[in-house]
Amino acid sequence: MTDMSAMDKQEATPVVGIVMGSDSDWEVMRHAVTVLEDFSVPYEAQVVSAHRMPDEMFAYADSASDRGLRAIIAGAGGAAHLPGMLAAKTIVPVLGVPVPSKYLRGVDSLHSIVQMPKGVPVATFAIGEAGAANAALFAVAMLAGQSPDLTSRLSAFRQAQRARARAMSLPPA
Ligand code: RP5
Repeated sequence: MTDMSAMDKQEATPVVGIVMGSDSDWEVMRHAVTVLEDFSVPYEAQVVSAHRMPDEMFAYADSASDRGLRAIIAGAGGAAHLPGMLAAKTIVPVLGVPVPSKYLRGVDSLHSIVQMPKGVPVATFAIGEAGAANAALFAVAMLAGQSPDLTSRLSAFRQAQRARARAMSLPPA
């Protein structure tokens, strides 16, 4: 079993890839980065645009499994084909994050990602930062099956969240 928290973040081989169609997606996708850092999960993050750099996108997907990636979190906005195209080229699970778009506010991104035809799944999350954070939490849950340390950290995270909700009183302070 892999104890990911014990790995040196700088040197550990990434097990989660975070990709996005543009640096303009960073403000949303950085919430996935924050979660993985909080759980000490080795990750890599980079821009991989499906329509601006399709050759690199294919190479990324082709090499993902051999490089040790166990999940790919892919965020894109508009006609958001990045998650689906990655999923078409790798059996590494792809977690899609719809990034809010200028005119349609990310509903276009959501529909583009979630409506995959049967046979090539993309696990699709909420539009925006909640989706980015939840995709990372989902990746942590996937990895926790092989890591007792991650399992206990994830349980502690849920417990802390529950405690905060139970401590809430109305009206809010
Ligand atoms: C998509 O187009 C990106 O994922 C981004 O959400 C959107 C706009 O990209 P920029 O024009 O801001 O680079 O490919």
